[in-house]
Amino acid sequence: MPDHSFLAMRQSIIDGTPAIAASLAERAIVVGTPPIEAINLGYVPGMHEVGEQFARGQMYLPDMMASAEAMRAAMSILDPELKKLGAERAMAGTVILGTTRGDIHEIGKILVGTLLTAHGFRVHDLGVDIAGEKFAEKALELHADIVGVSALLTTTMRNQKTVVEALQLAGLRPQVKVMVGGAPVTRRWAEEIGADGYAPSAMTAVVLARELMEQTASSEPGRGREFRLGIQGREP
Ligand code: B1M
Repeated sequence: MPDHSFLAMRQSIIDGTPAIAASLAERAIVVGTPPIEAINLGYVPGMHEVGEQFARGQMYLPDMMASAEAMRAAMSILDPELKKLGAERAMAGTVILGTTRGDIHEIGKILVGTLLTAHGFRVHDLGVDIAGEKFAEKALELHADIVGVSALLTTTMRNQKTVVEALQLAGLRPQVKVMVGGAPVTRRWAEEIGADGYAPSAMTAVVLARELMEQTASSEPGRGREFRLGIQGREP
C-alpha cells in the first residue's frame, strides 16, 4: 500500500472521521495490505499525534473521543481479518485481559487481544475499569494461564498492583502469569509490582505471552501440553 494511504489513515484518526477510517480499512483489505501494517503504519501514528496535540492543548476531550471512534471504526473492519489467522492455529493458552480500575482506555488492549487471538490464544476480554478481584474471579473460572492488565494513566497504573495482589489472595499466583502494558508502564514497574512481564506493544505482548507459556510448560509438564502441541504445529 502506498505511503499516502497510510497518511490518509493517520489523518482520518486526527480528524476523527469514522466513515473515512473505515473505508480506508476496507480498501486496505481489498488491495491486500496486511491488517497489522494498516494499524501500525496508518492508524496508530494518528492516535499518537492526537495524544501529542491533546497534551499541547491543541485538541480537547471531544476531539480525542472522535479520534477514538474513528480508531474503533477502522478496527471493526481489520479485527476479523486478523482473527481469521487464529482460527487455524492450535490453542496456545488462555488469557484474561482487561483495563485496570478507574481507566477506560481500551484501544491498545483490544489490539493486544486481537493479536493474541490471531496467534492462537483464547482471549477473554473483561473490558475497562476492572477491579483486581474481577480478574482473579475470571482467572479461576476459566483456568487462565495468563492475566493481562492494561493501564494508560499514571494514576491508574498503580491499580495493576492490586490485580497481582488479588491473584495472590485467591491462591492463583503460582499457576497464573501476569503481564502488564500500556503507555506509562515500564519493565521496572512490572518488576516492582511482581508481574511476570511487561510488553511495550501488542506484537511484543504476543512474544511475551508465548515466553510465559513456555515457562509454564517447563515448570508444570502436564499443564502446558496444548502450548507444546501448538509450537510443534504452526509458528506465527
Ligand atoms: Co486519554 N489520555 N484520557 N482518552 N488518551 C492519554 C492516555 C494521554 C497520554 C493523553 C495526553 O495527555 N497526551 C493522557 C494520560 C496522561 C497520563 O496519565 N500520563 C490521557 C488523559 C489525561 C485522559 C483523561 C484524564 C482526559 C480527561 O478527562 N481530562 C481521560 C481519562 C479517562 C479515564 O480513563 N478515566 C481520558 C479519556 C480518553 C478518551 C475516552 C477520550 C479516549 C479513550 C477512548 C477509548 O479507548 N475507547 C482517550 C484517548 C484516545 C487517548 C490517547 C489520545 C490515545 C490512546 C490510544 O488509544 N492509543 C492517549 C494518548 C497516547 O497514548 N499517546 C491518551 C493507541 C493505542 C494503540 O496505543 O493504548 O498505548 P496504547 O496501546 C499500545 C501499547 O501501550 C501496548 O500495546 C498497544 C498497541 O501497540 N499496550 C499493551 C496497551 N495495553 C497493553 C497491555 C499489555 C501489553 C501491551 O499486556 C496486558
